[in-house]
Amino acid sequence: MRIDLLTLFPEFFASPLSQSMLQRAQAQGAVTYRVVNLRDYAGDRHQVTDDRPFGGGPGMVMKIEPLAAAIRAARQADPQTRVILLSPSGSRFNQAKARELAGYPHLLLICGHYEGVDDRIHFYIDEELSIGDYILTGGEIPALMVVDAVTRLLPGVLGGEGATEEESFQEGLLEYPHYTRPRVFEGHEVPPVLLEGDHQRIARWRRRQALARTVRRRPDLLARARLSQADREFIKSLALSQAEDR
Ligand code: 9D3
Repeated sequence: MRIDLLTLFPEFFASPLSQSMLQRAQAQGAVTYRVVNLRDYAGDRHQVTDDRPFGGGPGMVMKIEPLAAAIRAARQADPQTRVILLSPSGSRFNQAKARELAGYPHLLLICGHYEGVDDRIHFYIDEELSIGDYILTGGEIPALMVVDAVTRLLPGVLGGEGATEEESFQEGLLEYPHYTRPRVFEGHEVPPVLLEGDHQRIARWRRRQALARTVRRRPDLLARARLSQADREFIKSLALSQAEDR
């Protein structure tokens, strides 16, 4: 896969893309990252990429011409390019979207800045993604999050860990808690069940921990989780014991 990043701050990506897993993925040939400076597509001498908003108001707006020129160049080089704008107004990026994007041969991730992008960008992009409901200074960190989430799903990355394993894992619940040595740290003990060697009891304990954590922290996940009858009964017993707590 190839991932192009279009940005006004190309230096932003130098270090993250040369670290750990992303670097290894690139060295293995699973992915090629290319950072493109939007300023290179600003035709005028002063290479202006933003301007004041029509209709007035605070801040600056990213101009359409450099964006359209950069997108056109990418599509001309490869008509199969999937063009994605990172923007606070996009639909929410999630694991299902990461899996979908991992199936494209070529992504172009566009990082916005200033108060926003001239809205006519919508005639040139395929989709618009947000990473969540908080305001950042630009689309660079969101683009890196997409890069990271997509790259780890590519065949051969991380020793063959793929999307299939991913999907079945814990069936949409939060993970159970993990522990390693020492058995006691500053008075905090590892749960004894993990030291007793009864693998059936351990599996049941872990499942119940995952269920209890999900109920308390991310109840929104339960609607889509794959739950057995035993799981449902355990959750019901949790609800009852929580009611008794009050
Ligand atoms: C004043 C209105 N703002 C929208 C809420 C304008 C605005 C703020 C911040 C426009 C762009 C930005 C920079 N953020 C992104 O480009 C961005 C983003 C984000 O801020 N939150 C979550 N996901 C994303 S993806 C790109």
